[in-house]
Amino acid sequence: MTEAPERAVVPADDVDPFAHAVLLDPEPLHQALRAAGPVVYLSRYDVYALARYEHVHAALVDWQHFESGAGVGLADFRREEPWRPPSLLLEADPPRHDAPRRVLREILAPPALRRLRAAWSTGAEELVDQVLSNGPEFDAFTALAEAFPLRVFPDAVGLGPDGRENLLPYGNLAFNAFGPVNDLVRADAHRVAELSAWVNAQCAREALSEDGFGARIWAAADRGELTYEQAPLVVRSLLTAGVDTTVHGLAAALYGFATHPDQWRRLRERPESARVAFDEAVRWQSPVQTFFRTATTDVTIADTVIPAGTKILMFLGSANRDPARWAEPDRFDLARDPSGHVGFGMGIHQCVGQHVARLEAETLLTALARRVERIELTGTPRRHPNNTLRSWESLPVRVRPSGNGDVH
Ligand code: 4MI
Repeated sequence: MTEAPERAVVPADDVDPFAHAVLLDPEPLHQALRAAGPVVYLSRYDVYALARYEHVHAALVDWQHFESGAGVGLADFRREEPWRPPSLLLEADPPRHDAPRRVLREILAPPALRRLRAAWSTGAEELVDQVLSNGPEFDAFTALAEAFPLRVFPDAVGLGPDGRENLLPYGNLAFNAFGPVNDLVRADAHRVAELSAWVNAQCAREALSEDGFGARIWAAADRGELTYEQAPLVVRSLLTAGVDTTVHGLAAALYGFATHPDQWRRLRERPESARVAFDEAVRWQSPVQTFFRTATTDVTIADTVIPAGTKILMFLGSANRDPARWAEPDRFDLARDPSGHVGFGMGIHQCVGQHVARLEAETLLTALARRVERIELTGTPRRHPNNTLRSWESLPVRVRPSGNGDVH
């Protein structure tokens, strides 16, 4: 904390929340920010940080004062050219936000997903069987957390078979782009044009199958619920937000179980807790660590005036482990009620794909729980630094199969 007379109530810090060391191990910074005060000025980027649950939650639900239309990354779209046309959902405010949101909410709502459950359960069982047939040791990140979403989600969207290997690199790049232009952004700069071109081409009506989420977005345009200019951008949101997030969310759950054998036992005893387990993993690891808002007017938070137009960095991962909100927040605990976590956001932008993510998690974890008695780490898990995502590179495990494919 430094002395800053004009900002007496705002502790200032020149820490870089996007430095590799922080991205790989963010909890010490979170703790320091929560302790420093309700609002911390980050001088390095000229932004204000919120790290306590109360204030992150309050900012998320107050879209009138904390807008998304200026971008939810560090870049201020009012002053800088965005790296791609802004998302109609994530980077928009009412009223422009509302029609795309309504369309996607219908398409991704639980009733619309019912027809996917059987196929995804089968896909999960086949994948787990295939992985186990190669022996009890494997990388749970690549073999399960990456492989399963890639096996079911692109088909559900209606993507063609070619180029699917571009999805994860595109996501990695898009989530880096919410941060500063640092080494992580520069490392992939040479791929932006190529990956964007591929993704944009997949958003065209002709590129999509006739029965997927993508086709349903275009059908909404036929009904006049969207314009034909909007439809491909809404498809793009699915492709940007729908893969890496679930990959790292599943990895969080697998990591949780590999390090908490008692919780794995509990899941096996009560497979119906798979969905809660996934939400607890999302709370505990917060795959999406941070997003920005922009103050629409001078806003006062706990006696600190944040000037209109200023970017505000919300630490979702910190809010999700704020001891003022959660008992023993650092524990991965299936007995807790994780509802109210802000890992999917909160308010009008709250993850519209969360039911898709939960269905993926439920089918994969259930298939695994039926076949595996124990899961443990065989080496140090490796994180992959990303400016926004708490992401993984490797999760080496050994499992003890439960023999007949039965829990009991
Ligand atoms: C919360 S992650 C995310 C959500 C939406 C989009 C990208 C990322 C988008 O492009 O609309």
